[in-house]
Amino acid sequence: MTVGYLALGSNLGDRLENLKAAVAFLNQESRMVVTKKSLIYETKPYGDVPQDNYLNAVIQIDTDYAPQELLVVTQTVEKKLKRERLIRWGPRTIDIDILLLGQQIVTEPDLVIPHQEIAKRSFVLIPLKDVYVGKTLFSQSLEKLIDQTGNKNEVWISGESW
Ligand code: PH2
Ligand code: MG
Ligand code: MG
Repeated sequence: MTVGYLALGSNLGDRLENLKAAVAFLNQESRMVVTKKSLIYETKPYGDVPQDNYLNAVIQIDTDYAPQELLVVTQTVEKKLKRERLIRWGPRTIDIDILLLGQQIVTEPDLVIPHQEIAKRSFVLIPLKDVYVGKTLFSQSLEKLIDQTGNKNEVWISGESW
């Protein structure tokens, strides 16, 4: 079994229900189990597309899926939650991004692990810190990476629970 980390985000429809439904669908997969969930965070939209705030979270999984198999699983769950790819980086009912999968390094046209944008995004790093305890990422502490993003004030605990 490999320990992996997935980022979840939603800013369309019932955001909390979308996050919960994503975890439920992921847990139904035979070769994967969700072992930890971060707190749920409200976050300002990152990037150039004007859109509503997101709820973001990170989960830890145990799985023996290969990277491409895991990508198919996450995309299938996105489809089940009626995600439509209308605008790149635009609003979505659910986004599931593979952040880390053990020590594996993947550089394929449709899949890059570790996720390329992790270090820039406090909406990923701050929830990741809840579940990725005591480890460094890219040889740095998560605290330091979070400070370096310059956007940590755009992420706060939503107070909702799962
Ligand atoms: N996802 C994006 C673009 N911008 N901003 C926030 N706050 N949270 C996201 O999950 C997010 C985003 C594209 O994947
Ligand atoms: Mg994303
Ligand atoms: Mg995505």
